[in-house]
Amino acid sequence: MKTITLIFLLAITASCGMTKNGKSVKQTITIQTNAQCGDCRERIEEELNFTKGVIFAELDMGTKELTVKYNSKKLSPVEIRQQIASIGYAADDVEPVKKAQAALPKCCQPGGHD
Ligand SMILES: [Cu+2]
Repeated sequence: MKTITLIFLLAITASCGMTKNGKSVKQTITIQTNAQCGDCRERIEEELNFTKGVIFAELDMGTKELTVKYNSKKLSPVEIRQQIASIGYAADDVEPVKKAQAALPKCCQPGGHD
């Protein structure tokens, strides 16, 4: 009986967080954004942290790079970049959605802090 329980537990552990080929579904990517200030940082982090499939998102204001840890079963890098663009920010080579960018406070738009 104990052996069966152990095998069962091992099976659960092995399948947890893994795809069929054994690759972890937890992936981390770094995306270059054009955040201008701390408000931008909060806006982007909040948006991503409330996105389904995101485990955590953190923006480094020094480099303006956003690090996103996500579940690759629920989300793709393309979708993450589109999400950032949809709230008005550039994400790598994805252009910000113009309307969303125009709706940001002036200081959060490109050149707003120059
Ligand atoms: Cu800002």
